[in-house]
Amino acid sequence: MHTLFISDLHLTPHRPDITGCFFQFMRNEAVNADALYVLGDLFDFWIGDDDPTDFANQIRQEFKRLTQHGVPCYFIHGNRDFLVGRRFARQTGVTLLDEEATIDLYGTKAVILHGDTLCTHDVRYLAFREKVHQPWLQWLFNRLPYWVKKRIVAKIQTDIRSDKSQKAMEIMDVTPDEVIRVMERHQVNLMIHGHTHRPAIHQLSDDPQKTRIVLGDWYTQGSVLVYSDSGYSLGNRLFTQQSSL
Ligand code: LP5
Ligand code: MN
Repeated sequence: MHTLFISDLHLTPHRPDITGCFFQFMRNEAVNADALYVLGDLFDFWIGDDDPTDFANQIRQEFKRLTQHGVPCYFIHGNRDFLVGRRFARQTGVTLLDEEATIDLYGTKAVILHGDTLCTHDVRYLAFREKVHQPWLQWLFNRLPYWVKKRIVAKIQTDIRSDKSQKAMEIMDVTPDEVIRVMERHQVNLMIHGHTHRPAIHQLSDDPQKTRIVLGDWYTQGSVLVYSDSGYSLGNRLFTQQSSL
């Protein structure tokens, strides 16, 4: 009896090693789980469910295979794939969750989220986030041809990259008070998130009863949280072979 959590894979056609590791994980490990939770940034970029590439189809296929096998899959948007939508969910069998969700893990209530909203000192990012989360803007963007969207995103990316490179590292970590606020709002002692790429298990200093588990990214190895009825472990899956698509 165990449930798996992953985030920040940043899947891209440019990194077949990560994709290969992900496929192995899905076929050998996720297939035996009670459920799989993907806490955002599965993709390096997802600019719409109309993505026609083989790469996107292979990822869709992988989730479809898993859900058809009977493993429920849940997805929370990250800051890079917030445009994963209802069509993707329909095609894969994946359930899209709200940006903060509470779940029952073998008797323990937990709040799960991507983690970007916990970084409240990153004011410029949060302003950007608010803009691109406006429903009318997304509605419009989703109606553009795929190639036009690609061009727009490439331009936005260049602007953002130079802005991010000037930020202090502390700004891009979670704000401890915000962590407490979110946990109290949901009445939980356990929080699981990703985004910061700083994998760790934190016992909160204000209240040692409270635990915050941070998933790592998949740039050099695959960070996976295994949560079972008898405990949990945050570990890494090694990249052993190139993607066998
Ligand atoms: O992901 P990571 O760790 O690299 O950085 C994040 C924050 N960056 C982002 C941007 C994403 O990388 C790119 C997302 C593109 C997705 C497609 C967009 C499609 C448009 C859809 C329109 C409906 O999320 C980074 C954080 C960091 O995490 C740590 O928390 O700091 O934030 C930034 O760097 C953002 C800048 O600070 C904001 C600069 C604004 C520049 C103006 C761009 C124009 C806006 C146009 C809006 C339509
Ligand atoms: Mn992120």
